[in-house]
Amino acid sequence: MHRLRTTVVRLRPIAAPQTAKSQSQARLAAVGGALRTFQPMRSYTASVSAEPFLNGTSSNYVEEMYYAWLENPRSVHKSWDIFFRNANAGAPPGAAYQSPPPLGGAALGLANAQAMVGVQPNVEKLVEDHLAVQSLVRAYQVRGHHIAKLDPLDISVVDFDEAPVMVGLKKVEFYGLDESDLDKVFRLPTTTFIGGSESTLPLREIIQRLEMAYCQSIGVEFMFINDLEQCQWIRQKFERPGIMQFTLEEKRTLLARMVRSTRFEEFLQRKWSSEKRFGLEGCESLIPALKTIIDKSSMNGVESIIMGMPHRGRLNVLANVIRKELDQIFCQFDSKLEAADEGSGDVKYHLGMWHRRINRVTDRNITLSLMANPSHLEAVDPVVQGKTKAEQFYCGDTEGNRVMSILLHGDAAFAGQGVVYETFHLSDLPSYTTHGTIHVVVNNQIGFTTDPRVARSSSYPTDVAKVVNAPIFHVNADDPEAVMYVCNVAAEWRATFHKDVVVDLVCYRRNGHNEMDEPMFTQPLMYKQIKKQKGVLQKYAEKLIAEGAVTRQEYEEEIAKYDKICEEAHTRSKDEKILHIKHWLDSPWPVCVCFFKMDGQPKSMTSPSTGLTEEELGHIGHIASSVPVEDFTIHGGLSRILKGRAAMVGQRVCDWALGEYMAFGSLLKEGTHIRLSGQDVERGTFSHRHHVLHDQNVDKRICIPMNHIAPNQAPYTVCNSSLSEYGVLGFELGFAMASPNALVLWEAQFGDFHNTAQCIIDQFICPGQAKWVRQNGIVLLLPHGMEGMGPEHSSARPERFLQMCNEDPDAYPKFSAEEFAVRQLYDCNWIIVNCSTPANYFHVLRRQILQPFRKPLIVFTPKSLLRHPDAKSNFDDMLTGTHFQRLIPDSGPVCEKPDGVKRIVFCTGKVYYELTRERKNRGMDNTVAIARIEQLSPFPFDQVKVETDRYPNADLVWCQEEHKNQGYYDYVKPRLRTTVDRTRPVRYAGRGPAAAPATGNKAAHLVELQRFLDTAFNLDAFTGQS
Ligand SMILES: Cc1ncc(C[n+]2csc(CCOP(=O)(O)OP(=O)(O)O)c2C)c(N)n1
Ligand SMILES: [Mg+2]
Repeated sequence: MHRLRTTVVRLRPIAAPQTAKSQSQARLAAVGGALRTFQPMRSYTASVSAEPFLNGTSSNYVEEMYYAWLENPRSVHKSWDIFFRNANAGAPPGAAYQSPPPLGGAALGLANAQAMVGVQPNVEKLVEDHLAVQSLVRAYQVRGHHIAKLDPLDISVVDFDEAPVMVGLKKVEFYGLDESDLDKVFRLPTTTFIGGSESTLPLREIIQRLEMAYCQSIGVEFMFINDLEQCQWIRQKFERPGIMQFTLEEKRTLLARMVRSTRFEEFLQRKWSSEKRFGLEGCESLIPALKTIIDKSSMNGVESIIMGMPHRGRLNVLANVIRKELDQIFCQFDSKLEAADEGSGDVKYHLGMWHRRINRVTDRNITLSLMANPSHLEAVDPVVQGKTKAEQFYCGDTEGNRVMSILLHGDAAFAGQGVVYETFHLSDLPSYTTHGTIHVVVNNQIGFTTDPRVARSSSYPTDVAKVVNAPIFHVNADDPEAVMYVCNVAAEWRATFHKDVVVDLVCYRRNGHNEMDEPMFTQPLMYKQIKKQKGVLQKYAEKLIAEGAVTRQEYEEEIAKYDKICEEAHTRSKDEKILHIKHWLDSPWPVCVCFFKMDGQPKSMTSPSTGLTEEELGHIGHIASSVPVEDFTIHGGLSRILKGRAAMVGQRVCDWALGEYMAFGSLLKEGTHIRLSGQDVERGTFSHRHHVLHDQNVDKRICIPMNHIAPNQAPYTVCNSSLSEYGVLGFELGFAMASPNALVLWEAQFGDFHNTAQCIIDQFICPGQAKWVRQNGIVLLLPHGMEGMGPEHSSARPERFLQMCNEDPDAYPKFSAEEFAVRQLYDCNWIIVNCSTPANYFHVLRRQILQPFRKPLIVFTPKSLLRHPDAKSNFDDMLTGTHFQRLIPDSGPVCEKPDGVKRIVFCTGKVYYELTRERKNRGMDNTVAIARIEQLSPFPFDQVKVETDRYPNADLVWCQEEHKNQGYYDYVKPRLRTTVDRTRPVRYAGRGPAAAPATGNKAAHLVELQRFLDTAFNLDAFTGQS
């Protein structure tokens, strides 16, 4: 149906043929502008939609005829000329087509036809034959890849559920043609380029040319793409006669690259035969493939390429694509090397790399970075995208002409991992697009020990890419020239259309999963075949020698030359005594940012005040409560919210949203870019933020007041994301990696949703610096709190984050009082806070940028506190000289007679307000002190000690609203005990242990709340307990 609609639409005259580029640019311009209006790409008004003979099959043919007719009415058969002229003249449905006049009689409806073009003789047979040829051409274009010779082992059993492919000289009957037609000459439809400069060909030749284009070493999957221009572009890239011809120079370069790729693995195998390296054997053409993409992209103006890849062939890519010094790679095999940098490091096939060099083919500078990644396959995909986006953003590359990404995948992982799909779905979103990624799949037809037939339900491992209309080029990796050709086309595709594209290198895995693995246990027949398989280098060298492109001697010299390079590097590597993980950094921060001193240390170890002047607070408050553009009508409810904000500014107080505004606004004014991303962040899940205002009268007209703070401010990006956590958090982490001078925040819709991004948290955010010596200041905003909303939406699982802190609970840190806070921060793997006031939230966000290093920050953010009348902060708490408070001591009546205080209740977050209300109700303001631990990790041992010393006669209680096996208790208890040197026990007031985070019953929720409040204020509750 869709095709028919499209065809029908296109049966309207077009003023000028639009190029694909101009179409996609128009779309991007529309989405990138302030209005963010998505222009409809097509309109559907043609009267010919009701033509009785237009159906799904013939519509394609008609479409082609129409285009040809537009260009030259004489290029189509007279009957079509008449039809199109009549259709354009507005003929009613059914009348544009003129059948031959009945014998001896006047045609019905003659009066109607008077204004139309004269009637023609019967053309049915002619149309039928041409339709047949058209169908045949189309069959090759759609399904030629089913019979292309893609598998070097020739054992592939790709399961195509549909009917067998009806192509070839022997199957013309299927189309209503017969053998006698093979030598008839047919006019070629305009949707094929097999004719070259000829517009007609004999059927036999048509078939042979289609076989050459679609059924050799390349299988092209593209006919699902909804854009005619893009389809035409691909057709001409693969159908034009003579496209697969290479110069002598190109062939020799290709051979040299194959030599490097192959001999590198052989060298490693010779020297370290018992080491795991996840070699590339069986897919050696990956190296020339990547190099071709890089050469071509550099030719098209790309200056920086960010790559992500799994284990397979990674060392080879580092050596021969990124050009990491070989001795640096070889010394990684020496287990006795001492690490020079702090951190625990990572295995060699996970480390990243950054390198700027001259591209020999284009003579231009190019920066290549391979991102470090965890074992978790595909997890790095969104991270690469985020970093690419950030680099594009910082250099003003709005179309991705200068910075691009390449992602490599294994066949099993590409099909199996959901994050691949999530990443594809970011690829065309305005705030997440990187303007096209080139995906290269090392499709060795196996995943560890598992066959594709039990590993995926799709025919190809690449089917997931169809979701974004990315063309897929399958290629037999044993045909290096075909590989080079598709890689060139892929790079051109990206440069032309700025859309994703996939190169599927169909290959095999010569060894087991790693070099120690026995593949015959599980794939005996496949491996019998592999053992017989001649190496691709040998095959290609023999081909070139036979062609006379190189001599055997030249080939052998090339091998000897590279072997010598490896040997020399190996000798040098033995001199390496120290392993510098820093040399494997994938994202060094730009020198101009000057964030660190030359030796990589922070410039100072002090955190300046994070407060602002009264004037700044007033100004940002004003922006937050106004609409800074003319003639913009906002919703009445929002007017009230803004008025409320203005009133707060008048009274010098902030609620949560205004506190956040103050932090963002001031950082932007000071030149720090801010990017806030996540589901519904623009308005805020709880309708408190409203950073994007919507004109109530003009569709999609928006205003972002935060971008109106000051003339030279940094830009503010706030973007509702796709409904993904894994993909989007990974993306933001990558964005934050690119520069220390940006506050990048990801907000979960509710805190518990972060667990679908657990891999990014566990594998990147928590241990990133320890594994890969790279700092990252990403902020996670996780709405958290027990509000009686049921087991979901309540807990952001603080216990999990706290459990992963690298701090020793049993050791009181030995830092001087002045440096205590900042040293703790410097040493930690991440910072975890649960702020109880807007002012403290404001300070911790500003501290994130003003502190002299970068650490991830996890913020448990409130829900009910967003509108709680007591959860407001006075401007006084945000003025110059004020700081983030790691602990907020009790400042009430207990301070007057601390000796008389019987209990000190430590808590964090929202429960504080429940505790103070209960204390007041019970008249215990003099006997129970309440201290808020705002920064949970690093634990403020020093400030907790001040509190425990202040109330020497008080027992210590930890109170939390979460269940006992959740929340903070297990984390806080040993630390509190360390603080008091185990002189006083730590008691617990909170919900009992439970499997679910909260009850689904509101009444039960309230009973539980009252019960633990009773415990917290019952001074005898713990009597008799040891
Ligand atoms: C998310 C994840 N699950 C499981 C593994 C364990 N694992 C490592 S390699 C591998 C097979 C990968 O197959 P494929 O993607 O085809 O790559 P190949 O090794 O064949 O190059 C598996 C299952 C992993 N590393 N990551
Ligand atoms: Mg595989």
